[in-house]
Amino acid sequence: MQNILYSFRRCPYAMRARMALTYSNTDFTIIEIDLKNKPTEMIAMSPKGTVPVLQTATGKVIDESLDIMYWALENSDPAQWMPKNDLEKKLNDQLIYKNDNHFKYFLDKFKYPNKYTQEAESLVPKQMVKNYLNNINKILNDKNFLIAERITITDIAIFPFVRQAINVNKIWFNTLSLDNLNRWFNYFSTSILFNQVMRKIP
Ligand SMILES: N[C@@H](CCC(=O)N[C@@H](CS)C(=O)NCC(=O)O)C(=O)O
Repeated sequence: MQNILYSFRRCPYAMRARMALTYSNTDFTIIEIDLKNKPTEMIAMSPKGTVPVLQTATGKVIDESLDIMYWALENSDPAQWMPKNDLEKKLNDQLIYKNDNHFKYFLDKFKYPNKYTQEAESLVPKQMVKNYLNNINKILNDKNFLIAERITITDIAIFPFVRQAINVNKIWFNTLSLDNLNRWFNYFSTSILFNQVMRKIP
């Protein structure tokens, strides 16, 4: 059996999983799914119906993107993406928690404003997204990457969501003049790894 990843190219959760699997030199086959018509075998394995889902060569099913990342790094972590000490671990957990449980909520509202939302209400998600990006920019004041001077799982887990926020309105983003964030973002968006995982699957 081989490792099979049920994925959706533009999904930020699937992006982070594909980046970790590729970085760790894990051999895996991608099944690009249609979110409106999910494969029955995927739903049978993971009834919650979200991507990514990894079915490992040993038959284990992992259906949370972070768990897939940690599984990949446990197999191989050539440049030490895993936190090295307690402080790094604490920062990693805090930043990813904030990204997945707080920022993502406002990002969705910012990306898809409800047409019935009052003008004043729609400013809240925009402000929250701005605060989040400002905070990332501040963190990157004295470091090249989010928790250390090297790339870690934190950067990879968060980058696809920052990318989504930037892509909502690039003109607006540029007016924020977040130089550190721009440097960090350009590093990953032009990386071989990211471009490799974004290749279109026929
Ligand atoms: N907590 C999950 C979230 C995954 C998720 O929400 N993926 C979205 C796509 S980006 C999805 O599959 N949504 C279900 C749907 O659109 O039907 C993870 O980290 O893997």
